[in-house]
Amino acid sequence: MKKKHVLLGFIAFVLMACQPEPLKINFPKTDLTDVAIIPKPVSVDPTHSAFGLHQNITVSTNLQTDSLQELSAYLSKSLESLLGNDTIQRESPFKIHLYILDSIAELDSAESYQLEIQEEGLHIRSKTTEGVFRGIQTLLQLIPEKSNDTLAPFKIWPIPSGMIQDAPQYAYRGTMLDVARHFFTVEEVKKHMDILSFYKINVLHLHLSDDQGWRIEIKSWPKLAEVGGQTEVGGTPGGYYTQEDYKEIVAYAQKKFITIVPEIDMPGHTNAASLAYPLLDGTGKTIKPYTGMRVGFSSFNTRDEAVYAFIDDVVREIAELTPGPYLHIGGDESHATKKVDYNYFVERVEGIVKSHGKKMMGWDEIATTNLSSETVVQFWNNTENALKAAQNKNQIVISLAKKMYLDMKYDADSKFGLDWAGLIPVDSAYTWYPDKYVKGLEPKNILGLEAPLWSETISNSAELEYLAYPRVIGHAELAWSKPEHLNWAEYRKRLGKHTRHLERLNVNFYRSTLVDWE
Ligand code: TNX
Repeated sequence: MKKKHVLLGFIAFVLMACQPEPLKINFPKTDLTDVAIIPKPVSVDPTHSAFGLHQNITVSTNLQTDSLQELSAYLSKSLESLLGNDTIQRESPFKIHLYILDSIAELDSAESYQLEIQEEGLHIRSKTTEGVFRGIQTLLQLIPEKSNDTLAPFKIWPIPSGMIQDAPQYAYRGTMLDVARHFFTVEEVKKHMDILSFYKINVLHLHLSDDQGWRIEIKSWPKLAEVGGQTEVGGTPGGYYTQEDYKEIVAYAQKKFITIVPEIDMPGHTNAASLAYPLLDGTGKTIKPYTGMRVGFSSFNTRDEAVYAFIDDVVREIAELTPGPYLHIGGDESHATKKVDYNYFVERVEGIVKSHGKKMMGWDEIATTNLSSETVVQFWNNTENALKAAQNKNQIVISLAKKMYLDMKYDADSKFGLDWAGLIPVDSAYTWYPDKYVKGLEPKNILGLEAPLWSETISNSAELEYLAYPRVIGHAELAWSKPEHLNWAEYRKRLGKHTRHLERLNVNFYRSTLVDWE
């Protein structure tokens, strides 16, 4: 009897001894607040240890929903491309957990997330997959560039431990790309979204038509793209998105939690449309292709019912392809349209957009008409218009030209860009408070920010990136972070530490001398 006990005890001991020891790593002291996160989170509380990120790490989720599984696969793939693959498949001692939860008080908005980093595990929690995606972007910024090969029998990328609580200041954090003055391919637009989403930008507004080109296939009016799509500024061949191309952009945007806002600019900026269908212009004059850079010379015939039938078709087709809530009708610089006609036009088109289930957006000039309070006004130039919109209870997207126009030159030596709204160096794009900029506008009037990139002087990814980055990264922070956290001296240091991220994403950013690029 006794002998049997001893034997059993011995077997138990041997079994226990054969179990691998739980891996204990002695991390050097860390400080989570030292990591350069852009946009700056609401709070970062360090606990001075680390999580041992390594190759082939397991990502687990608390729900089996397709969307969360997809995010988990996306994170695994991102980690694999950052860290490389381990040839030895090992059982992971530490895990990353993604959770969708209802019950955490701090997670108030859809995009709020918590990122908790402990030695035993790294946890991202949010109410929505969107929030988890934003948290993943933060996590990707925390990963050190080089592994530490001395802490464990395998490579470790230690992530400083602690708690990050985060939520956006504004729900709408956008940028616009003008694909009309110069055409940009689907691949170029996708690459732009890869970079934008890394900085938590969640809206891409596509300026799809202008005097120089019409860029989206409309099946009921095929000549818009076939004829109107051929030209661009400078006389080089233009191009257009087929509906399949556009769907591909929209689907890619959804994966990056970006809302596409399509814009068909009217009643001005319509030479390309009228070139395809002269009835739209209605003056009887011969329309010629336009490849210059002037604005304000074209108009639809606002008193012809055929024009509204046309707009109904265009809006219907685009609305069907667009899951996002907004459809932008331009409305800017309609200098060739009489004011009464302009008012009549905007009000009619607002009804058409609504009838197809979308919220209308337009440049600030539309605030001079009798708008429904659901329409969103994009304030680019005229403060009076912005105040009028606020009075009318319209939500406002701030795109202030002298601070946010990405097509303005950085300085007199800039290789690309215009300068009508002034030069915008990297610090000037960042050092202002959107909620205080216009006296009389209150935070509750502001839906968010959007930095437009007009493309008269640029025609490919390298040129686009030169003008957009790094300025739009600063705008992303203005839109996401708490106003009390905005500080140029501190931001420029963080931005300098993002060289490695920008190089990894293959961004042709402008190396402004105002920033010490590491
Ligand atoms: C103004 S901003 C425009 C565009 C030009 C841009 C050039 C706005 C609503 N209209 O048509 O491309 O300036 O910076």
